[in-house]
Amino acid sequence: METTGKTVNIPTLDVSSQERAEEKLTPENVAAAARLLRETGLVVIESVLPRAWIAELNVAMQTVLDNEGNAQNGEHPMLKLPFMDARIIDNPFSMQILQAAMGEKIFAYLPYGCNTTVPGCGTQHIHRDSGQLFPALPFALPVSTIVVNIPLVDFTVANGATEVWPGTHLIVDDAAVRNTPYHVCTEERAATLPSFQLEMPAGSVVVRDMRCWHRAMPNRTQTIRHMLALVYFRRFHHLPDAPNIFKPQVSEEIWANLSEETQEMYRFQAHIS
Ligand SMILES: O=C(O)CCC(=O)C(=O)O
Repeated sequence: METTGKTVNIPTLDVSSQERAEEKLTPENVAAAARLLRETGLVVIESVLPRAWIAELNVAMQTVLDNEGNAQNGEHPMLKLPFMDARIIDNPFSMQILQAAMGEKIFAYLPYGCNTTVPGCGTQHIHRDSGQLFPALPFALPVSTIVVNIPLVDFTVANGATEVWPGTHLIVDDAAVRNTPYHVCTEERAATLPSFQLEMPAGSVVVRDMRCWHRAMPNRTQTIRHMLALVYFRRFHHLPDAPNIFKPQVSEEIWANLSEETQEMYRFQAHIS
């Protein structure tokens, strides 16, 4: 079998058959997963979802992408089954880890995304999906944005398994790097740090701190490689739909006389319009 020749281990959580059957991690394993995520920036649980079902999902995903330009009667195809299955959007294993890392107040949006590499594609630039929460501080704060990835085929070096630089979520960029789109990291800098390609079976679950450097790699097979990507945020503040917070109604007379800037500032406040 082809290997990368690197010796960096993929941070993988060992999950017992009882935990798998009950879809519940032991408290020790939740802590171990949270620790791997905190210290390396990611944790993988292999083969969480049934292979046959994932294979069906892979076909459904390709159908969605093949029909992307076509009218869908206003309905997004990924807001339907099988994509809205709770095993994906509320995966019990990833949820336990997300909550251990970011607390109970988390939110996400739909539809979620899909990362695809097609045969013959090139190497993606090395990047982060999120910067540091307070980018000017000289240290990294705990995680507040996490992506859950679910590969729909076996991920191998040959089909372009994602390359990840463990530990890089803790790197604080200087201002010059911070101001580039996606905090692009140079090849030279990345080459000084260990990385691995995320080889794993279809239906595994990856919980990754979005600050980790990573990139899609060339797909040298004849088969398209899909990976679902669900983004979760820690909630820090009241949301616009928080009960009662933004409810008191400002009259039209008062609202209309506020400057554009003031209206923008109070845009979630109920007002008569
Ligand atoms: O497709 C991949 O392997 C990774 C892509 C990705 O995570 C990204 O573009 O942010």
